[in-house]
Amino acid sequence: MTFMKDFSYVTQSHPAYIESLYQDFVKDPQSVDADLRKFFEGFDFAVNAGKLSSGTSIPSSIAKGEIVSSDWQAEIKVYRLILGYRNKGHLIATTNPIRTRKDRGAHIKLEDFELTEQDLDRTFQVGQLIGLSNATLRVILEKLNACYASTVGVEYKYISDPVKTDWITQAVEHRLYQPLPIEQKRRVLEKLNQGVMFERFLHTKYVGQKRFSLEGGETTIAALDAIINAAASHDVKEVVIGMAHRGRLNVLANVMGKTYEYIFSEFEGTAKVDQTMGSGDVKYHMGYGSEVKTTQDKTISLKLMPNPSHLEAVNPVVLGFSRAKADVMHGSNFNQILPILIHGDASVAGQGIVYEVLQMSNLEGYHTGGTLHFIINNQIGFTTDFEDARSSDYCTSLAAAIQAPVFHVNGDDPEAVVRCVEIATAYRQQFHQDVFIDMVCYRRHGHNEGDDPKFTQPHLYQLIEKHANPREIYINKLLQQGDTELQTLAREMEKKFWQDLQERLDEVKQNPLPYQYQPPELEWKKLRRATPADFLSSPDTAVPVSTLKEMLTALLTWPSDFKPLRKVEKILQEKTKLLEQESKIDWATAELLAYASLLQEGKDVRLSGQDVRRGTFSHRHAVLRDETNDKPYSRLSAIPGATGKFRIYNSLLSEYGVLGFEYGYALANPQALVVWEAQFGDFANGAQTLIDQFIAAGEQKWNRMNGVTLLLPHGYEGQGPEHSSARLERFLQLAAELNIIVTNVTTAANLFHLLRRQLTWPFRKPLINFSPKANLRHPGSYSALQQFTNGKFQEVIDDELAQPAQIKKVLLCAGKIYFELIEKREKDARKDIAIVRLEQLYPLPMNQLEALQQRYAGATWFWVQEEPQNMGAAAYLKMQWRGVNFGVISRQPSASTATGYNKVHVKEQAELLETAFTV
Ligand SMILES: Cc1ncc(C[n+]2csc(CCOP(=O)(O)OP(=O)(O)O)c2C)c(N)n1
Repeated sequence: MTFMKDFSYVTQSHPAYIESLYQDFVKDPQSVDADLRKFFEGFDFAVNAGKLSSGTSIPSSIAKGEIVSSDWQAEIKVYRLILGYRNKGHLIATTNPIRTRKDRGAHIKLEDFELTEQDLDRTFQVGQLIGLSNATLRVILEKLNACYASTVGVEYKYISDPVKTDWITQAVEHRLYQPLPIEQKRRVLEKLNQGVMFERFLHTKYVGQKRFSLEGGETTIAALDAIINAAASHDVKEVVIGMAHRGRLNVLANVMGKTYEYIFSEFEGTAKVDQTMGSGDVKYHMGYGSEVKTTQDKTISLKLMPNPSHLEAVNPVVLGFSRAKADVMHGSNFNQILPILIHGDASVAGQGIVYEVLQMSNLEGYHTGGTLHFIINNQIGFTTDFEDARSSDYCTSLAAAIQAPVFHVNGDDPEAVVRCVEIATAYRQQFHQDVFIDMVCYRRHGHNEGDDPKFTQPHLYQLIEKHANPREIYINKLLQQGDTELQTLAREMEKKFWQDLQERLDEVKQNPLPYQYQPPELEWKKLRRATPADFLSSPDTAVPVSTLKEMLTALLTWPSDFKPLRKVEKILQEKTKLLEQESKIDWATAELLAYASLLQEGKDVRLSGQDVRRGTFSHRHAVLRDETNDKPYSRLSAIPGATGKFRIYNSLLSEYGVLGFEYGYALANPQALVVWEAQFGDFANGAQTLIDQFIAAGEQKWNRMNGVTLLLPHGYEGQGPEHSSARLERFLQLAAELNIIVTNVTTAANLFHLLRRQLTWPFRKPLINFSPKANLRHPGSYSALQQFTNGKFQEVIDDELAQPAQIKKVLLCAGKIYFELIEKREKDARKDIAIVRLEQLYPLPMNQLEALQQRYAGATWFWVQEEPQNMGAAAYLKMQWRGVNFGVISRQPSASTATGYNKVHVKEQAELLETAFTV
């Protein structure tokens, strides 16, 4: 690979082209690229200062149509060389501690720039671009190599904002290669000692136990420590970390301050097993929170998110959590809270969720002020070599999609790693954008400690076996530096290492760090875990009439200077008419009323998903647009007495990332109703990892409650296999031990109470509500005003019209089919059939169902569902409602959720109803 081919347009240009750019520059300096501008400014300066012969002045040569002078041309060549290093120096940096790079052989040759050995001792003005005036080419090259091609390679030239690129250029050319002060060297060594010692201890004491050691990548500990210290000096108060298995125990001990004693007792299996708080998880998945003192004596709060084995799945959760904390504790000041995502090289390259969260990073609803991504790049994923793990050059190549800079750094050079993370942290604080550190290291053992890596990478592991750990390498480097202070430091720390290790082996007692609960954590502490008794009936969630009317007025009017579209105005007027003439409230208004009432109680509401502001089915209209100037108006912005904040965001086209973000948001703040709405319910399966691993199991595994609410449009309307079913059966299969709430409500008032119940309960539970589509406007879903001012959520809605003595058959159903059954009963004038709605499917309201069985004693029961027999609630009910003999009326078992032909749908639906009334 030659270097030249990748250079920017300027470096490939003929001098005459540069001249024309210079002309542009003379006319308007802003019209040319920032680097070029600097070069021309330097050139003008040199000419004016008489350092170049006046004959080299471009304007005059151009004016005369002469060929440019050789001075000028040589300056341009060196300028091109500088740009070459800035652009592509990372390709030749020595970032790999174990083996040569795969593009080995790439190097910068003078002749590629039409320079020769003889030029090495010539002085060039253009050196001032990198802070060297009047320097020889030799000196310029030395500095370029130190900055751009040493143990660090910086990728940043795809960033289009010149302020940012200039900032990075300055940082790299003035800070990156500076040695650390002695105090910081001491700190680095201490952290390396701790990192190495921890692994050695576990390796000696717990032979063969899985710990996913950090060995080969121990510099991670020094890096995280430096990030935390740098962040605190930039005013960060809290750091939220998401990471997988690799090195997690080491991070818990040496960064988070979890006591060795506790970690070891987990290893020995003597840690208290608190089964009342869930069934637990393996030690390298558990979360942790602590407060640590930084080197500047500042207190900083650290959180490590619990995570499932599913790599990278925790990313959006970390970000949602950070955003909620910023919103609720730091006045949405993202400077005070820093999310860090630690990735493996194989997972960051392979998992699509990484792309989703990067795309979220600059969006209003999901911005967290920039994430610091740290990759423990040990060059292997389980047994997979990087050649098989990615098509891109780097595992971090995705960073370019959002113009995030990447610092590739050799993990055996801890000082360089520390410098990189410091610069990266400062960049994040300055520009509030994502930044990547790709620390190239190795993995001393197999994927886990029981694996033999030589099965798959024999040659690499021959090299690794002989390779000293980063601590020893650093000690040797300090010893070699000849500086007596450094040598003393190295010897001191070496001695300390062995002493500490011995102490740890003898005695593992440590004092846990003191911890002060934060306000949202105190809110969580006020809550309790749910018990089965909590689900016998719902709490009271009604609101006073006066409050309801006040909210309705606010929701159905708008400021006098706002001009809604005529069509929207008409919709809202119809709602007012419904209210005034029939004292009824429709579905969409009920939903907004629930939010408004929570805002009045001082609680926040956050709603996100695709097109949620208007609503996929044009029903919500939470945010209106002014017909004349497009200005938005949130209908929840003027609720009288509201102290909570309403936030509603149309999301990017993502389910996994967005649902993860909302789960994380709800995890941080129990006093916010956090709602995610799917465009159509079946798209939730794109977020299945989040649903299985976090929503369904999070409370059990990690003892973390969560009240996230999912609205999944569902119902058979003849729209085909992809838009009919939100896969009720999947959620019901996940339901156990009171882990989630699954509902399919049919009335506006029940929706109102359901949403309010989420925050009224003294505990939190994820809610999955199967919501209507066409039926959003069904008059049968309207509710009378007094249903909002009295009562509570109804798990089961009995048939008001049924006369129990006459009833021979009870049709139990949920959701949309109810309206069709009612219609048919009316048409057929049947008095012997009762139609009962099961509005909450899980937890199954057994007490209420039993009461109804007694009410309709002697009647035959049927469960009626639109879904095929192998889907919907049929199988679940058969299992749960044992001892009750009931029949199932459904579509035939089917591989696909629904037919693609409307005609077939209509026929099936008619048959379903017919069967319900004839069997
Ligand atoms: C989503 C997902 N797929 C597969 C796995 C199984 N798995 C566990 S670790 C691993 C390799 C990870 O490699 P890398 O990200 O480079 O991290 P390392 O273990 O090398 O530190 C794989 C494939 C998983 N945990 N999660």
